[in-house]
Amino acid sequence: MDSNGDGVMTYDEYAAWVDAEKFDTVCQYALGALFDLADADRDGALDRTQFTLLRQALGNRADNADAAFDALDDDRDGRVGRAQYLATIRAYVTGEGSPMGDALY
Ligand SMILES: [Ca+2]
Ligand SMILES: [Ca+2]
Repeated sequence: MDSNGDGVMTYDEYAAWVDAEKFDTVCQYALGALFDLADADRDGALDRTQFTLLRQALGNRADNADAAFDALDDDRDGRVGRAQYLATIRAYVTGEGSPMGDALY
């Protein structure tokens, strides 16, 4: 995934690499494991604080974490569930359309 070997996977490298099959066989497990790490209270959902930690772990910009959280939390209960998180990213990376848009990354 780190195609230029600099030890950092940029989003451009990731986007060039990932497709639906790779997401299903690799990415969902990596993202799910990080999700579980961020989900410190193990209730299967991230609140805004936990979500911001997850984004920092992924190397995403911190300054749009709020926008990304708001886009994911479409029922506005202040929580983003594991399955919803993974399904939304899958839709985004496979080009199936996603409300996340650029806010996710
Ligand atoms: Ca939680
Ligand atoms: Ca929610």
